[in-house]
Amino acid sequence: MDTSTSPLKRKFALTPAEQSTWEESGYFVRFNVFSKEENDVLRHIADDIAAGKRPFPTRNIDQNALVRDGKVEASGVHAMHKIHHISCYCSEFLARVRDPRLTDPIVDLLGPDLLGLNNLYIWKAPQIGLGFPWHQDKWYFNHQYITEMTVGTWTAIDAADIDNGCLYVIPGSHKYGILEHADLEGSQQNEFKIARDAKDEDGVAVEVPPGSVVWFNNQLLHKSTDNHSLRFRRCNVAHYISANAERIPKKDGANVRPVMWVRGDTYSEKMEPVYGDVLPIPDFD
Ligand SMILES: O=C(O)CCC(=O)C(=O)O
Repeated sequence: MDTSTSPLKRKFALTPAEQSTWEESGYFVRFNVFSKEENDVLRHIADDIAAGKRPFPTRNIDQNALVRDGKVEASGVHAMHKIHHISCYCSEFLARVRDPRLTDPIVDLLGPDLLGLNNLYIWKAPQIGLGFPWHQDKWYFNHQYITEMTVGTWTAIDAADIDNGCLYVIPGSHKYGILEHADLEGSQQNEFKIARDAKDEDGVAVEVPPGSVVWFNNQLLHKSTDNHSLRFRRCNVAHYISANAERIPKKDGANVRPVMWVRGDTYSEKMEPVYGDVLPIPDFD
């Protein structure tokens, strides 16, 4: 894969219009970035993980909270909510995280030397798939890294709309710092915190066709709603950080979240996962 950072070779670099949308609103969207066939590859792998056909650390798999708590019955992918750090275990997901169609614009935002943070895949099953409360991803990352900005990419595997639980964002909210995040009530209490003072009426639905990508400043307030439709609403999320960001060691000395070399000349953090049927699973949280 070409991970060159030369501007001439960056075919998918940020356009001036996207740059100003980014500064003003904190996100921008491109349609038709990935084909159905390309996304099907990820979808099949994630479904195999859900079905237990591919080894994957169980601590990185979150069931739908309603299923987990015995409030609704579902099995297989219908019982799933999300898996974390998938690019650490699946070469196809790592290739996607490193794909220049995702990373070229990020070089314009974070510089040429990029590392990957979390890569998560979300299912959001028909009728029972749960939304995410208002939050800023940077609230989470600020506990782990000292850096001005991190960037998230959200790729639609299926069409995402109001009925099946698309993303909502508060345009411009990336400019106003990190809000306090409080405990959540209800089934997802242990999974998420909720940003205090984010108002539903300020939210804008980001409805997109499959294959679209949303790039967002990790300070942008965003949420998603429950899936009320009969359709899945799946997505693949990858977050990026500059290789120059400083890591905050954990107080108990445990591993901080894994970072993954993505592109550029900073190889000190380069970390190649080991693939195969028998996975030596690294001890990440
Ligand atoms: O895809 C969703 O429903 C929400 C994803 C999200 O908020 C996140 O990954 O931070």
